[in-house]
Amino acid sequence: MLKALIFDVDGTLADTERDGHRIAFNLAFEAAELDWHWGVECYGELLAVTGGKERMRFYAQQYDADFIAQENVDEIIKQLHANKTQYYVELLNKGKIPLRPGVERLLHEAREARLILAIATTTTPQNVTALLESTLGKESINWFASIGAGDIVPAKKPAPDIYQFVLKELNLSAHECLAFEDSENGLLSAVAADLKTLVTTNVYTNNHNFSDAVLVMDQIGEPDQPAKVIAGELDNAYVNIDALKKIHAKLFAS
Ligand code: XBP
Ligand code: MG
Repeated sequence: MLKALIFDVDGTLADTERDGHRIAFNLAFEAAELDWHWGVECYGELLAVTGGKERMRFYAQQYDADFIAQENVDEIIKQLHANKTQYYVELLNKGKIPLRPGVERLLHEAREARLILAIATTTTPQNVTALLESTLGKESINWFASIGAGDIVPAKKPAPDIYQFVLKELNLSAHECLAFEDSENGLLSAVAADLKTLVTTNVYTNNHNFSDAVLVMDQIGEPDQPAKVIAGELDNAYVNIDALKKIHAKLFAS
């Protein structure tokens, strides 16, 4: 039986990368008087590295040998990332980033249907809280039975650890859940945790390999804004609980 829905955050709940995280990284670089600037295209390539601290280290390794050579480079990256998080949370609190189409409706429908909700993300916990509070209200953090985020697991996506962490917290087997992702690294992570996964693509991920996804769409969609199915089958114009139950039942019918 389908018992829980587990959501990725960045790119899945909201399009946070280009106009959120990227801007916040650049503000932190400017404040630290670094001559780094991540443009829209360059950031798309850097997204192959999950985790903000890991992404900055990767960039510095390629382009700033002096930065990397600093004795306390780990501490510097940590501080830079803490500042980036502050800028990002400020952007969210200004209401700059909305949820993707259909996300709010689907979360409400899932609650009404008594499905368990959870989050499995690479991003920092404060970012999850800020996104939920700024879009769904203060109480919405309590809608989620488990929130796996950031450094709570040592190995970030595409490793399965964050999904395994959440499944353990929920005390559910992967087959009782469906996951929602937007990227290849996210899909790899969920699938490695044995989760059947639906993908909603975005500008940064629409050319990724999603062959292991159950269903690939451009969005969750709304009654007046149908989802475009890219691969797989959806019996409805948009994703709702009935459609999810059908997909799940079909996957595990034997
Ligand atoms: C996306 C990520 C994160 C964000 C930045 O996570 O890889 O690193 O880009 O957030 P997901 P941080 O798609 O799993 O939600 O700077 O806090 O890492
Ligand atoms: Mg994502």
